[in-house]
Amino acid sequence: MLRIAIQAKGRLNEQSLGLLAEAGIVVAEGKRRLVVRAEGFPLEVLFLRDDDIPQTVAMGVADLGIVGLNEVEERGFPVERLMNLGFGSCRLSLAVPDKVAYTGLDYFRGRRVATSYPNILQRYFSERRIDARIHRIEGSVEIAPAVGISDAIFDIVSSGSTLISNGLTEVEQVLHSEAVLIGTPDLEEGKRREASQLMFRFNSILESRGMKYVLMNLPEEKIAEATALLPGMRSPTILPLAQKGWCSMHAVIGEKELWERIERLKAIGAEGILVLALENMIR
Ligand code: PRT
Ligand code: ZN
Repeated sequence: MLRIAIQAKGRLNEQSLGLLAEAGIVVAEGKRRLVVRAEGFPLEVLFLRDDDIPQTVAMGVADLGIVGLNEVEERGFPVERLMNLGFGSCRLSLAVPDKVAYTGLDYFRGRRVATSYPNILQRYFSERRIDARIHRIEGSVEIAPAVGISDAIFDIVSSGSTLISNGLTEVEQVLHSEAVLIGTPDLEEGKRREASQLMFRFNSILESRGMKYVLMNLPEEKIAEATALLPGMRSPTILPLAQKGWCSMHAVIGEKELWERIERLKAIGAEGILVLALENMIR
């Protein structure tokens, strides 16, 4: 049976379980042990520290894993990166004390940089021929400059408020990260098939995020104009109304462009516009 490793607790745990739940896979809470048999799909869920997920997947102890791209890149184990999952986004950045007049990467030559991600940082500096002194520390990296351990830090940033409250300025964004689905290379045929079924579910969930289902009544002579405003999956659906000369038009619109499109549809005569949540989009 397919086995997936997810974070036992921490920032990615809830959304990993949430994604599984949206895919119809329920993992019994409460009796949370190391391994739990899920319902709704032939799947075992292995709860681990995020640091251990890449290796566990590389070794084939778990066939799949949900973990931050930052961990995958740092650990460097041979795993297949299957898909981005659209949550847990953050970036790995270099930051220096506010008082530094930063002019570019040359600042780091010979300087001490504290980080929990020495491998990613070493690669970044090597590619740019910067010989900095990388100090590996676990946890509370942001206090290193203030206590005199380092001249700069390389750490995860999301809102940026941790940097601000520690008197640090983000100067280089090195890696953009989010939760990713990783897989053991060379999964056997049966498991590969199960994994692609799971990915099919994940994909349709991700595709439907931020999409709305829109219905409206429209004078028939405006169909061409309205169609040009509506992307839809292939093209909008048009159904006749009992009232002659009118039709009902259905389409899928991205949340970002929703209001702008609705204004324009109203302007050409659309009425009774309904906007509905979209649960899944299967192409
Ligand atoms: O116990 P375990 O080892 O499993 O968990 P952990 O403590 O190592 O990781 P956890 O749960 O903190 O984070 C898991 C993953 O979430 C990370 O590997 C990232 O991929 C992702 N992620 C997303 C983040 C953040 N956003 C984040 N903001 N991980 C950490 N942070 C921390 C960061 O270290 C810094 O201290 O939040 C602070 C910065 O946040 P802002 O918002 O102030 O900029
Ligand atoms: Zn960790």
